[in-house]
Amino acid sequence: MPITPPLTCSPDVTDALATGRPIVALESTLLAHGLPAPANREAAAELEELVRAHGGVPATIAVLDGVPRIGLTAAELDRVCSAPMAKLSARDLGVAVGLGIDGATTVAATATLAAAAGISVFATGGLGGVHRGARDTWDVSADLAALSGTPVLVVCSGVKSILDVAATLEVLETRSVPVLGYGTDAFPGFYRRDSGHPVPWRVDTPQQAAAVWVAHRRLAPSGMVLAQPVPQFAELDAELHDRLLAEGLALVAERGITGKDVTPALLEHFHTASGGASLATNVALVKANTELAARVAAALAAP
Ligand code: PSU
Ligand code: MN
Repeated sequence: MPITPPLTCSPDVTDALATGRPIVALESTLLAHGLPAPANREAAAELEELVRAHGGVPATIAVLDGVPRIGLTAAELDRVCSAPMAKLSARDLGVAVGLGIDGATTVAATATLAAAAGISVFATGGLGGVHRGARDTWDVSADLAALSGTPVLVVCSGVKSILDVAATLEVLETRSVPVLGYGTDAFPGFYRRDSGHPVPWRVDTPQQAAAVWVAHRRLAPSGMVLAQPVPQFAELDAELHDRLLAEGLALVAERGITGKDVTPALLEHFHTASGGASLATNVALVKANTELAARVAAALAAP
């Protein structure tokens, strides 16, 4: 039986759902735990503006006072970007609702709420995946499980290079989640355009992505990944990337950081140790993904 979580859509989103206008879901963990202030608040506004510029309605998703909210006001975006709040994966949604607390939603939790609200297109930076060393730690992001059972198209820049990319691609295959490269044959590696792994399928236009998504939804209950490389101008230098990654992984091990704190700690190390270079990369790729998601949503809504 499908579950229907209690949720509240903003007036804009309610109207767009009723009239069939294109909607793009945006996540809040990226804002609360992935980007530092004040860049997170600027990015939040820019992402929403990009969706609107393409004729769509943005739906940033978070849990506030225990209520899953689909589409946030400016004051609510301020809160997500400044007040410390929990990082909620899909399993944490009921806990946050039951306890009446605030929380930022990961890809897994955002996809769950977006699908429940009837939104099928979602943009983010990088999908969570299988962590390096997962053979010992069992640290595999719930994003992968959520995608296998949630009919949402996630536009991202592949998975973060902090992960075991090959293992992540294997799990996506096992879980029957199709992976499409957008204008590329190489699976993107978040900060880098090419993770060193090929992508199983390639599309070159929003219309092709939309056609594949429509067909996939008729055939399977799973989500789909549309992976777009970071724009060339914003790609992080390869040597800098490799150095930051090695340092970050050593730091996380040294400090005994585990579980859901690993990804935010690594991203923060990149941002501080690169003097903001990785931050510019991260913002540029999320913006590009949001724009592409808006174009795919528009293609889906076209008669
Ligand atoms: N993309 C970004 N920054 C982020 C994330 C994605 O550019 O911070 C977040 C997403 O919310 C994703 C999470 O679900 O990282 C993965 O966390 P974990 O590895 O703990 O599952
Ligand atoms: Mn994890």
